[in-house]
Amino acid sequence: MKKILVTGSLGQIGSELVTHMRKIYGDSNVIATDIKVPENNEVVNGGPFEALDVLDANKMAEVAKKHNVDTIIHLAALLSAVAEAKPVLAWQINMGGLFNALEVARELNCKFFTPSSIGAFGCDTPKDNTPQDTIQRPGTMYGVTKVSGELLCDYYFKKFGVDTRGVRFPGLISYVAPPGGGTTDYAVDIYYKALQEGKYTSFIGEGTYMDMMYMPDALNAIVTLLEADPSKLKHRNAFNITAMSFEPSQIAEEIKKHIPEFKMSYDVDPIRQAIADSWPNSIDCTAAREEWGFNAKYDLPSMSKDMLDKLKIKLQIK
Ligand code: AKB
Repeated sequence: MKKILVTGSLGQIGSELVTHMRKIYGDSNVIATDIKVPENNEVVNGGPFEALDVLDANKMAEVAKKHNVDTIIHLAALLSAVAEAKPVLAWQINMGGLFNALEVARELNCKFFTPSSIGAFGCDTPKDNTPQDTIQRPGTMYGVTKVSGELLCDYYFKKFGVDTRGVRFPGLISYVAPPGGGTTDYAVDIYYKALQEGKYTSFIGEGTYMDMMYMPDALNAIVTLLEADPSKLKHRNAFNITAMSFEPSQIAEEIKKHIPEFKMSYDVDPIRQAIADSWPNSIDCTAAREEWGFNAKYDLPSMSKDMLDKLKIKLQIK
């Protein structure tokens, strides 16, 4: 990978991935793009940046050619809760953007990464230790776009030889950029509210297990998979990966170890709860471990400590 184009660079993953990859591959070799162009932003100012709407296929091809890219990381997408509220827009952005990005990858012979999600599973999928290859009949528009995206990426690999690779991300937790519109967002919000207000009202009910991962492990997974020897990859789109599985009261208990007065209550949002109920409790990531050495460093205690330490600095809380 010599020149990497990233779409959706100012989203939750992109905000950290661009900086992470610029450190590894050089500032000038990671071309960040996003529909928004904020001022005073590390991603915008720290290397090449282009304004790009992923639905503009011509502009995407033009930007990729201008920078002579050999790798595309396509992150621009709507998350599950927003996609459920705006299903037509979700189909247009999640599928239209992916199709445009795959077409550029095909034309320029680029390596390609796009994330899938635990949202690609549905109520018929085995809930515990969900296998890599299993039933995928999601009941949400987000899930429909994620399964379709996995299939489309496989198609571009088989039909056109595009080197497509992907993971099914669990909920991602980070202190840098907020997720915005996901079902797993409670597991980010809770740390902010614990520090700012000493209490949190969860929109996901007690006992609802979902897979999660701390952002440093997610960034590492993207780079490791993109660097993996293709001859070892039996799967491509997309690998199950996870670092931990917990339910809301367990994260609350972990936070209490650092903030003993922390109080948790529940006001369940039926829409996001229904989405969470259709997702696995925990997924099996053996294929990712075996085929490209996936390994997560952070568990719930180590992630919670780091999140609270970093957020205290960010929020200037003593
Ligand atoms: C969401 O909640 O929509 C995402 C995801 C698990 O894909 N965080």
